[in-house]
Amino acid sequence: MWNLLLICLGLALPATTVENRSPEDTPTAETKPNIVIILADDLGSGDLRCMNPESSIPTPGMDDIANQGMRFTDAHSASAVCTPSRYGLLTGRYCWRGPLKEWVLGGSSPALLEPGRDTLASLLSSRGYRTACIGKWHLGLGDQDPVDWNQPLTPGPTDVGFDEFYGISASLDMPPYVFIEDARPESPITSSVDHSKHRRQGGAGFWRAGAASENFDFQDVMPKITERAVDTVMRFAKSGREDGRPFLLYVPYTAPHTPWVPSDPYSGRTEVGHYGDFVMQVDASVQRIAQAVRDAGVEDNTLFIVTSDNGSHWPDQDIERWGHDGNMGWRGQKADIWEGGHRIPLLVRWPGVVNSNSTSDEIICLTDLFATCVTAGGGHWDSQAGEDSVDIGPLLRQEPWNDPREAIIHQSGDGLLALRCGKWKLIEAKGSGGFTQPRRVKDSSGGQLYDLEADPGETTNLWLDHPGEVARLQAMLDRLRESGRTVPPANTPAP
Ligand SMILES: [Ca+2]
Repeated sequence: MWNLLLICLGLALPATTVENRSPEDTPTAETKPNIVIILADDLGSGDLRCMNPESSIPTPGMDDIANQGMRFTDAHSASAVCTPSRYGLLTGRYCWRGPLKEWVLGGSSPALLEPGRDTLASLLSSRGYRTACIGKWHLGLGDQDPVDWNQPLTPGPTDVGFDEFYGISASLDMPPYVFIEDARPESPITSSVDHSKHRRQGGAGFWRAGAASENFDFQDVMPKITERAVDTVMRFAKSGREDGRPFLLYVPYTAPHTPWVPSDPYSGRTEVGHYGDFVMQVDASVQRIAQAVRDAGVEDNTLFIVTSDNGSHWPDQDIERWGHDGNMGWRGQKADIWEGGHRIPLLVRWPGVVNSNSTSDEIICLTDLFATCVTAGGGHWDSQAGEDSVDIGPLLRQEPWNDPREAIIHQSGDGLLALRCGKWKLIEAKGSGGFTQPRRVKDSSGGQLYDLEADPGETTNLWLDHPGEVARLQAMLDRLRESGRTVPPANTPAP
């Protein structure tokens, strides 16, 4: 149904051009930070040593970022799967408020972002930022369903605020397997690949059969993203020294999502099989970009964020087999409505603003990067936008915190919603809503209610024991769903 709507997409988003800004509006690298957002794919908080000392995977790169900045212990992705989580990060709005109510787009799905909707990138671009997206887009391309790969892929990343895009359409297990430069395939899609033949670790090496460019190499994708990201940091920093413009670099990595295809330098390096090796490669890639920021001489003026789009795809049998818990004891895994689905690592380094080796236990959401980054860049947004986004700048500066939001809302892969309000978590139905069985339980005794303070593992369903809390929280969820926002418009800065 939503595909039909998207076919009707009109022209590309009109991004405010540099020429349209008045000089006094123009932030400079002197006054506004560069912003780097590294979004890993399916990286769990239990994978990082700085979050989970028991992790069996060495993560010195991300540990460094944590030691130099702040780690969040109660951060959540906007959804437990890729596409809606990315939509939330870029728009500050829960994806389920729009046409995509469950699961994710495919590699040839049309663009999901609505023309005219503010994104983190379009608003920073309008404030003079250079902007680039390098990595896995997974928000749809073009206005045809399926995508016509022989036509310019617009609308796409370069129509929603990014000056440059280099990367792949969707997940690394979704064809077509081809790199895209701005709005065109980098090379002709004249080949194809079969289903993965080497199903590693019980099938986890899977990728789908489909079209590909000649010589597409799955193991090459992470290094190519990193190489381009490093080049972009150096180039943007150099240009910024000449004209004073800061930059936004958004790097949505393809790992450690399946297929687990670590490059040779990382293969066999950990005790956690191909998954562990792939996590180690993510860590080394973060380290490489951090080093580029340092080498470019802009480290002191760069807001550097490392996070993940959902929890680890790491079921109980993998925890037992490998002696490693990618979700750190949180129940369930990627796609689930339980904490393992959407509790994510989130590290923020911002020299001179964020204290080193600091921690925040406040409940935040990946949607908050919209308001936080736009505010840091001196921008503002329309009162109708950023519906589910709070500027967490006060938390970063360790100032008094008055959360303007009553609660956050979680979403599972199959579209099940939950409300988190303080210690309480209400889930509207029984089951995981995601990859863990049973996905849904049909009975007449309601949903799930957990006290996360007393029962962080979500072992005891209190739904029938606390009818008053159930009624209060369900009414709150209904209201926040129907009102179209969880954050009052007043939270937005005055234009
Ligand atoms: Ca993901």
